Amino acid sequence: MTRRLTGFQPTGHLHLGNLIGAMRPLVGAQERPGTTHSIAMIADLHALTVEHDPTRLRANTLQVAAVLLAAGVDPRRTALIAQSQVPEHTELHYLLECATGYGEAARMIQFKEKSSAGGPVRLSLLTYPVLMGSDILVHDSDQVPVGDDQSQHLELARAIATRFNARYGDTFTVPEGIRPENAARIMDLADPARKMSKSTPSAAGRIGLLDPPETIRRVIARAVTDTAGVVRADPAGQPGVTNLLAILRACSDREPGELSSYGALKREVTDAVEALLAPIRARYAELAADPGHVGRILTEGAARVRPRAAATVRRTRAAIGLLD
Ligand code: AQP
Repeated sequence: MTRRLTGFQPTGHLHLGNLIGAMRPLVGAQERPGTTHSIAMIADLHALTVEHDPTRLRANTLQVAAVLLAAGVDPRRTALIAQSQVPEHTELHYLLECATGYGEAARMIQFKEKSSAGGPVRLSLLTYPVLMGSDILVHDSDQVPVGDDQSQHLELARAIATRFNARYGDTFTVPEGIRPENAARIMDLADPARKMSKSTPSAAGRIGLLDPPETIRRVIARAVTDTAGVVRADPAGQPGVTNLLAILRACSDREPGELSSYGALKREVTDAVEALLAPIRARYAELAADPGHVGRILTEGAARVRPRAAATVRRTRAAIGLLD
């Protein structure tokens, strides 16, 4: 059985890119019982690496959990956890730091970009890829779905695991990065050169999973296209239209038919997105009415994964030379 870890940062509202790129593959894997054991992890500790508001972080963590449940994550088949409620993540993190070079962490592109943006830099921003390695390795994950921006961090996790195994004896499963089937990368509708992202300051090109229908309609109506006037997939020449076609394909689960104009394309995309999101919004409204229920699901998820995580930590402590 394959063990797969998918992480979501509670740094804002989940969007259509998160749904298509990560949440639907997670739900899809549930439909193939006996093949994949998935953990969906809300990475609340990662959200501490940049300036954050504690009240908002707590609310976002519960909201991300509720949206995942609303989108079909079934806690009986997928372990849904908050990263900080599994303390083995942080215990293993320190042990892995002792097997990681400063230079390895400092060369991470995301660290360089975020630390050079101005303002104070938290030490945890430097060490966060090692914590990500711990998240992966502590659960014996052998598959990690990663986008391009996380592939360097996954390589670091693989390097740490391989080095640790060679130096201290076989301790970790060395994970593979995967790109789930049909998990298209969704670009910002106002700037199709950039991926749709929670933390982009402008929401003009983002479709939030809880956005009301009028917002969805407006964002799609204003999506950047081009002057070619032909509806076809051409990533280099027509990135905006290509992105709209990718959204249509992903949301309707079929190849788009012939479309005569950008207006027709946008209408189809609006209908397909709305058909996908309306039931999620409705289920979310029910779940949000009972936050205690969502909190209990997270507590149960943590209890389920901790025995294996504790075994990994015990193995690591023994290998590295610590007392029982
Ligand atoms: N635009 C996207 N298209 C497809 N997949 C995407 N994912 C994120 N954006 C897109 C996938 O969603 C999962 C969770 O992502 P994350 O919360 O770890 O953060 P991220 O990848 O950094 O996504 P964001 O939304 O851009 O967050 P911020 O702005 O906080 O950095 C991952 O599997 C990711 O690949």
